[in-house]
Amino acid sequence: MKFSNLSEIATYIVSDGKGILAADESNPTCKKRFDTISVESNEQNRRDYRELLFSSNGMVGNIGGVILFDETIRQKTDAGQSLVDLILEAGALPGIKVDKGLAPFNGSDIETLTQGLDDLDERCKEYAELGAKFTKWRAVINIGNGIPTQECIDANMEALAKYAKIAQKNGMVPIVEPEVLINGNHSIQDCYDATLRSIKSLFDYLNSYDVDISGTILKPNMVTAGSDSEVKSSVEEVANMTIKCLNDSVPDELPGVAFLSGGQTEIESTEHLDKMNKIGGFSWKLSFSYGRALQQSALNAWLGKPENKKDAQEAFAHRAKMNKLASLGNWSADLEK
Ligand code: 5MM
Repeated sequence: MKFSNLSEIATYIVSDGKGILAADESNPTCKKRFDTISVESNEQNRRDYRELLFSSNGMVGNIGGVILFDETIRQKTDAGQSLVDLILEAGALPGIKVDKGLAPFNGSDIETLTQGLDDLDERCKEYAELGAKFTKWRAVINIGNGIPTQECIDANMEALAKYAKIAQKNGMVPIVEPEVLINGNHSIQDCYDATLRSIKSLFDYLNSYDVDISGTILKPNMVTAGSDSEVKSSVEEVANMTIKCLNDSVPDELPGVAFLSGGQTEIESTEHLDKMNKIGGFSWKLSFSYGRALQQSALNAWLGKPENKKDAQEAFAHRAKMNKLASLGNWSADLEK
């Protein structure tokens, strides 16, 4: 695959209903996921699991990009092929998570600022040489009593803009991920307000750092009530409020919005995405960049056993296909049977 500019790369990743597989779990997060299936999180098991996903036939035509962790971009299959080449062979582009995780913001117990800018330019150079075509940086915004503060939002969004500029300078598309966490008992309106403030601030900073928006992908949360809220939102409500929030904050020249799943179930993530695409009324592709919502069934089918590989690959292929259909607004519940 040959691309002559960043906009072509970004456009390819979300073309024809394709979305992104977020397989960039840091080792501590991977351990959390593997603990749920009683599998040891060591380098070999992490490689086996990711090789299983990337060699599933569910990749082809459904997945336009895979976000990798530093360890994974350097790994090879049992047969000696690099995982980067395996991903390319499936018609997807390899990408890399470049943030270095969270640190307390201004001494807060809850608010955080994402780290990793110091040596980012050198790391990006190496990742580009290793074949990465895009990068990802995740900022985390919490909703609670008196938070998010505007100071925390702005500090995180400015860091995202600085990161995006460096990624583009090194020839890679930045995925900018301002995740408003689902944790808490807040209302859907609280989530709407925090998400709108975050994305507005983000695009203000992207513009002031002169980031090429046509060569950028936004990875936001959907607008939902908190996971502990007693009031459950309907699918229509989530879809309508998310579209309104994006229409009020995202410029038309952005090629794609690829949602995170953020703790929603596999089916919820698919159904919400499908509903938004059925409603329409926006200029960007609305697609997915799911971690848990693409992997949960596959992980449960695998259980760390080689004899379960085929079932796990089929489980992943099914979710990848369902989410492609949702990105085109062509999903329906009976396809899940
Ligand atoms: C796959 O998990 C990603 C990395 O998380 P850590 O740095 O905490 O290990 C994460 O950024 C992920 O890409 C997004 O949150 C989307 O994943 P979900 O599971 O929310 O769809």
